[in-house]
Amino acid sequence: MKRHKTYIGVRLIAALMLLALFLVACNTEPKKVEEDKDDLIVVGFSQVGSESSWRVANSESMKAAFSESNGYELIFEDAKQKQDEQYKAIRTFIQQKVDYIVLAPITETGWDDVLQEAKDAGIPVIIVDRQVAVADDSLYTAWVGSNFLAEGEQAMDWLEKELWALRRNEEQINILHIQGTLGATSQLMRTKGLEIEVATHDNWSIVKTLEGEYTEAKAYELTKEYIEEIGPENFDVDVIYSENDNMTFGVMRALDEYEIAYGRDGGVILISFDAVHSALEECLEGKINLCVECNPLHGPRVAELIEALELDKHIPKWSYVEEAYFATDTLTPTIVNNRQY
Ligand code: GZL
Repeated sequence: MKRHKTYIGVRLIAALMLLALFLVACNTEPKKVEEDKDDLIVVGFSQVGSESSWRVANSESMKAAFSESNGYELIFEDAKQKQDEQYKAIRTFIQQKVDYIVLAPITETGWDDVLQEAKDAGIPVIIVDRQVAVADDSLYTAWVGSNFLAEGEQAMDWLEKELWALRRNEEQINILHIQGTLGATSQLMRTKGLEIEVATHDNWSIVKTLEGEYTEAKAYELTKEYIEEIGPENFDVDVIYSENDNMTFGVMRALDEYEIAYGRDGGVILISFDAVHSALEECLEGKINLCVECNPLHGPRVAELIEALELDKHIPKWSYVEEAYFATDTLTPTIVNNRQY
C-alpha cells in the first residue's frame, strides 16, 4: 500500500510541476512582446501634409524605412500644410520622449524655439526635404534633401539649349511662373534659379507669377483667372515654369479649357519639377517638355544616419539625394517603367 501511496504522490508532484511549467510559459509570452517593443527605436516624424504626389511618395519612403520589422516604431504626424500643427507634433514627440525627431518643415522660418525645446530634451532632430533657417544650426543634427537651386539651373540650362535648337534664341520669350508654397526652400531656390537666368537674357521676361501652393487645384484656379483676366486671345506666353508636377497638371487643365496648345508639338513649352511617374507619362506623350527630378526617397538615407548615431558614429550635416532631368525628346518607356515613384 505504501508503495502505492508513494506512486500516487510522485504522479501528483509531476502533475503540479507540469502545471507550474505551463503557467510560467503562459506568463512569459506578453513580457516577451513588451521586451521587443522596448527594443524599437522610436522616431517621431512631422510631415508637411499630402499636398502633392511627391509628398505622398516621400511619406511612403519614410514609412517603409522606419517599419517595425526594421526595428523602429514610427509616429507619423501629417500637419496638413500648417506650421502650427508641426509645432504641436514636435512638442508631443518631446513629451513622448521619442528617440529621434524627423521634421519635413513646411517653410524655412519659425523653428528656433521648438527646436531648442527638442535640444533641451536631448532629442536629436533630422531635417528632411526643405531646410530650416535657424540662428544656431546645432539645433538640428543633420539635413537630407535636394539641391533645389541646381534643379532650377538645370531647367534653365535646358531651356537655353532648347530655344537655340528651335532657332528662337533671339525671340522675345514670355514666361509664366507658377510658384510653390512661399518660403519653402524648394520654392525659394527654384525661383532663384529662374530669376538669375532671366536676368541674363534681355529677351526673356516673367510676364506673371502665380502662387500655386504646390497643389493642382490652386494652380488650375489661378491659371484660369489669369487667362480670363487678359483674355484668351491675348495669352502671349512662350514658357510655363511650374515648380511642381501637381501644379503643372492644374495648368494643363486650364490650358485645355481654352484650347491653348502646349508641349513638344508646338505651343507653350512646359517645364515641371518633381518628375513623379504621372508627370513622366505626360512627358513621354510630349505634353510636358521637361521634367526635373526631385527625389522624394529620403527614408533609407535618414535611417542610415540614425543607425550611425545609434553607434555614436560621426555623420555628415548635409546629405544630398541623387537627381536628374528628363526631356520629352529623350525620355523612353523603359525609363518611365523603371522608376521607383
Ligand atoms: C521638394 C518639396 C516640394 C515638391 C512638391 O523637395 O519640398 O514640396 O517639389 C512638394 O511637390 O509639395
